This record gives sequence, structure tokens and C-alpha cells, in this order.
Amino acid sequence: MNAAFRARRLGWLLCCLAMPAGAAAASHGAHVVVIDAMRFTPQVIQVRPGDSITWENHDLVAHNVTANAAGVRSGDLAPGQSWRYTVPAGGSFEYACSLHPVMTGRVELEAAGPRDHTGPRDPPAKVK
Ligand SMILES: [Cu+2]
Repeated sequence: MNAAFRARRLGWLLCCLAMPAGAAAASHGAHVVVIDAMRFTPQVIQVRPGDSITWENHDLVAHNVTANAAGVRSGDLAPGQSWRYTVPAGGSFEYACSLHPVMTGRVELEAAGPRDHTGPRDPPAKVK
């Protein structure tokens, strides 16, 4: 075994250790709901204000994401289309596909926690 081989092996190890953390950080706050077989999956999604949800229509027919009370209307999504929505501050809401009212889902808002990073919509901290 020579030194170059050992260094390369160490590099691989470090790379593998670092990967999961980086991937998790990159996907933080971005959620995907797949529309397929007349169903929203996952049916219940837990998000925080500022997160984004992308509905992807993998089905063979058009669907939409509609929650009139929450002011959420994707419009009809043809097969293969997707729609991205940024979750505002507010409450949890139920939604449905207005074309197929049996298709329902729920967006649950978690309280903003201390792990949230400061976003542009956060008020500036006032220190006296
Ligand atoms: Cu539908």
C-alpha cells in the first residue's frame, strides 16, 4: 500500500461522509407532491412558512391543486407539468383537485422553529 492510495481512500471517505449533510441542506424547505393514479402523494405534507411545494403531475390526465379558502389555485396541470407554490405564513389548509373532488390533500404548517434560517421576510432584530 502506498501513500497516494491511502490519501485517495481517505478522500473518498470524507466525500461520502460529507455528501448526506450537503444533500439534506440543499433540499431543506423544498417539498414535492407527486400526482399520480388520481392521488396526491404524500397526501399530508408538513411545511414551514417560506418553504416551497412543487406538485408534479405524473398522471395520464390533467389535475389541479385548489384550495379556494387559502387562495391556492394551480390551474389545470397537464400530464408532465408541475406547479411550484411558496408557502406563506398562515394556517394549514386542505386542498383538492377541482376536476376530481375525490382527490384531496392537506398542507400542515409547522410553527417556525429556532432552526429556521433568517430569511428576507424576517423583521430586523431590534436590540436596545
Ligand atoms: Cu384531478
